Amino acid sequence: MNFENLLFEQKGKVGIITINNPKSLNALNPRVVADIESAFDQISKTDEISVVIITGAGKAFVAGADIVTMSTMYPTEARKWAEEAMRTFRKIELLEKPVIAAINGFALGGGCELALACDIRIASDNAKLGQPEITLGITPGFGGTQRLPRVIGAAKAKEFIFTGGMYTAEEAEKVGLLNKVVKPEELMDVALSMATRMSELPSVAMSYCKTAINRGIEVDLDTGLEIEKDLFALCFATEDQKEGMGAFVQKRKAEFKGK
Ligand code: CO8
Repeated sequence: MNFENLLFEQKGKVGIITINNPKSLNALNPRVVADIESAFDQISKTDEISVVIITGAGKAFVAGADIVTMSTMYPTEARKWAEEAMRTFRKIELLEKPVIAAINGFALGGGCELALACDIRIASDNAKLGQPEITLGITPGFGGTQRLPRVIGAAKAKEFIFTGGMYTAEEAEKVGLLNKVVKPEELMDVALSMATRMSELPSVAMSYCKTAINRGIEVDLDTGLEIEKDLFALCFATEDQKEGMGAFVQKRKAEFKGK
């Protein structure tokens, strides 16, 4: 895969996307977001990649939407721009494969919102996260008002969004925004090791786990349990269920095929 604003690398069945615009701290402009969308469209269609890591080049993960581009937008342009980024981030969320954000530095505004659309967030201990939009006279526009409260609760999300403050990785982990905080030099190894472990597990059941959790948190418990029941039953139509359970019974290592 070749992109103007991203680097793409594959290690085993793990795809690694690096947003590569370090001079502006990987700020998101429409071209960068279009590349991210195209990368996820391609990843959704291939069986060669079963887990994705997204990170940033240089000292930032993503320092937000590009303020220079935004500064002269009319409301209609701003709406279209928000729509494009929201569509892209939703594709990340709906991708039937785990996506890990490896947050190597600033994850602000649109950068924090990009990380929120991922399934797992691992950060280096020097990362800074926040939603500074209010300091620019705007609300978050790439899903922050919706996803942040779902992840850390309304009270903390309101604090983040109303103050526009920058939070350390340690603070972000404490409120549940991050899964893990590691030393900067260990970030990619830790992310890759988690991703590789996931890539070796049954990918159909993995996608059902993601769907069940994501759909389940949007509905009442009984509806969520129905979703789980159906997806659980569907696992019994896969070869990997037969292999996983057969290997356990025969006391051997399972060889999963992703089918
Ligand atoms: N947009 C454009 N350029 C940026 C951005 C950005 N978000 N962030 C950094 N840059 C540029 C700087 O202007 C600078 O460029 P230059 O070298 O040409 O002067 C370069 O990157 C390096 O940045 P700094 O010199 O500022 O680096 P520091 O280490 O001193 O500071 C900070 C790092 C604290 C991250 C600082 O750059 C900063 O505050 N950046 C802006 C952070 C921010 O406010 N982000 C939120 C943006 S709003 C947003 O994301 C809304 C999303 C929804 C949009 C909906 C649209 C409709």
